[in-house]
Amino acid sequence: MPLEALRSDTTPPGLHYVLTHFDIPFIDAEHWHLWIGGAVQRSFELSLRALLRAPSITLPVTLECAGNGRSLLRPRPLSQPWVLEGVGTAVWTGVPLAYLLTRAGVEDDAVEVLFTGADAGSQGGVAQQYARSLPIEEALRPDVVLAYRMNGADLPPQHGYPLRLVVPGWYGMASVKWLTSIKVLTKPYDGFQQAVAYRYQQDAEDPGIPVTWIKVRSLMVPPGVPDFFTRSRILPPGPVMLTGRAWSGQGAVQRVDVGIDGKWAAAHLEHPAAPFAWCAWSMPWVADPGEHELSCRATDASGAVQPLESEWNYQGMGNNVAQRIKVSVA
Ligand SMILES: Nc1nc2c(c(=O)[nH]1)N[C@H]1C(S)=C(S)[C@@H](COP(=O)(O)O)O[C@H]1N2
Ligand SMILES: [Mo]
Repeated sequence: MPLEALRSDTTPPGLHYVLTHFDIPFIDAEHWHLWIGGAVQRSFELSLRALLRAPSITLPVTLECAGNGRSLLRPRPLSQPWVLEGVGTAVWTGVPLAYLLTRAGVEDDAVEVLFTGADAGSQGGVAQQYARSLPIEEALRPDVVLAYRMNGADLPPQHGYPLRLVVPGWYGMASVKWLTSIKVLTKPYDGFQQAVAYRYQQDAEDPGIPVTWIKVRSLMVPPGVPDFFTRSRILPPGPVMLTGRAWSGQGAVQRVDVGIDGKWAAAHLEHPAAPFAWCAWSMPWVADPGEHELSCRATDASGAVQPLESEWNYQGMGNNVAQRIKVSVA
């Protein structure tokens, strides 16, 4: 997502980031169906038409890739080279997952729910379909949705048509696209995207700990205009309103501080449209001629605050370091 798109509450598809491990599958919705089974009393299959008749909810959710910020790490972990653009906020409509799980009747010994997508490929030498699980208590949250609409229209192919999971507050890998099956498990899932990928590891041998909730982050709309080659910003002297967004999966954003050449002050913060949607912030600045470094840093209700220096890990996950923007005022 180009950072100028931070201006909109809702990110249009096409500006919203896209991440796909393999190819985008092209699914004929007429013949597609969703299977729900495993440790349930009544396993069943649903067509898209049947899903569209089920009760629905609509909610704005900020999705962020766990690898957002990876390219700022040294040495650079080898994976999708995001700088800071792996984020977006869309309004998702669909059936609450808890509704279908309740209809299936989850057995008492259930521990996780596994979601499998239609896309397939090879990663780390392992042939696989993209699949991830959620702990049962997360799967039963009322705001976890099986979405068939994004911003009021059918899902675009790249965002999971005809049906995807959306897990508010979790990094994007949990929100499995192109869903084909939902399986209730009595043992934790140990597939590739769970046990090998998406872990905070110190090195290749470290089993690490799983990547889950989105860490607190704020981003600023880069002010002025860019210099083509260096991407530094150019703006005229005088008053300018610095604006941006902040979000966290671990508690509401409580404050955003803006740094001008290392001197910090609190920004004005607006309420988010929903608990896991980003909130807008703003801060007036009177730009004086010369070179400056602008920065922003959010704090959430858990007390977590964005670090000023990147914290390295092997897969380059969850790097929520404070953004820095170089500007030339002239
Ligand atoms: N089936 C499937 N689901 C998937 C993925 C994938 O490769 N295949 N990528 C995941 C990752 S890592 C992210 S960050 C989000 C991205 O969702 P978006 O492309 O709609 O922004 O989808 C997740 N769901
Ligand atoms: Mo991701």
